[in-house]
Amino acid sequence: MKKYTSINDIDNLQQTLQEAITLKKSPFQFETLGKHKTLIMLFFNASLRTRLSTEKAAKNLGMQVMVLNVSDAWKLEFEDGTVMNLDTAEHIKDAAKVLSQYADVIAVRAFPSLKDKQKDESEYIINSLVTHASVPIISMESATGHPLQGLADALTIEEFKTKKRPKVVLSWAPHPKALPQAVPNSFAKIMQHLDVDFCITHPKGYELNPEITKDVPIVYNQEEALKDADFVYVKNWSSYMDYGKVLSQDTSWMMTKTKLGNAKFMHCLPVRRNVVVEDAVLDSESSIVIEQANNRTYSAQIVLKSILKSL
Ligand code: SN0
Repeated sequence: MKKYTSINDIDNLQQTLQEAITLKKSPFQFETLGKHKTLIMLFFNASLRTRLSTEKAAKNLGMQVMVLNVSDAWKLEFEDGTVMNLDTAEHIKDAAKVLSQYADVIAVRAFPSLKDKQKDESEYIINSLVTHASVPIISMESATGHPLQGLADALTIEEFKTKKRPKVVLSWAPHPKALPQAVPNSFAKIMQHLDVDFCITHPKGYELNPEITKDVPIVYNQEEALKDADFVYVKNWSSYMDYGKVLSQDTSWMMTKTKLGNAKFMHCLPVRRNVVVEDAVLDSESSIVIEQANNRTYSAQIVLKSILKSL
């Protein structure tokens, strides 16, 4: 693997998932593969799971890890040809080349603005790094995707499924803030590569990018969508069509124990308790969010392993 910025960078998902399951059983199996190799993690935004699970994954492979919160560095310029006489002090072209002197792999987290759709969709932050760095780039959530999360989600479903073709529902939930579409995008993408009966439910106006959801059924009635579900993935996202807007705060979309029925509950975390999902779900045996978070380590490790092998 030469980079991991999208679910599309996975060649063979089934094989990758089986390798991740094996790796989980013996996480130090490749502990010398990353010897004398350095991962630099760049954060433009907050992180808990991503930062720690990616660092743990790298260390399991024997890598060294350096973290830079971009807010502590020089303010970066991304436009080409700008006269940099205002507040940006360093161009991404120079920063990316310098980082490549210190790192063998660079991972980056850069959320969307949720204001300028075209700019967000251009993925200018992660793509500038792909263009100007001379080492592989990993997305730790960019404007339009969170592929490490998607891989961990697929791994969790693979581990917990009790039938060959489980029913998986992605259900929108209310939230006080406007959140990115990155997590649902990557989840919707990866579900289309798994043998699952997948549908999405959300209020009208919350349709995700149709180029991503393709032929996935959209069911506007949540109760109908949840019928006979085996896995319910709950997530808020802001509107894609009315870009970045919060169109609904309808509390009736919150996930409850009654609505969940016998399904397993999934969420990428962090989660707003009793807004997105009630305590009774998160604190029950039906919730697999902690196992999902644990799988973040193995999804990162399988990606890093594959990238290290290509160096
Ligand atoms: C991010 C998101 O993309 O939805 C990261 C999820 C892994 N989530 C948030 O920003 C939640 C922030 C909040 O205030 O609840």
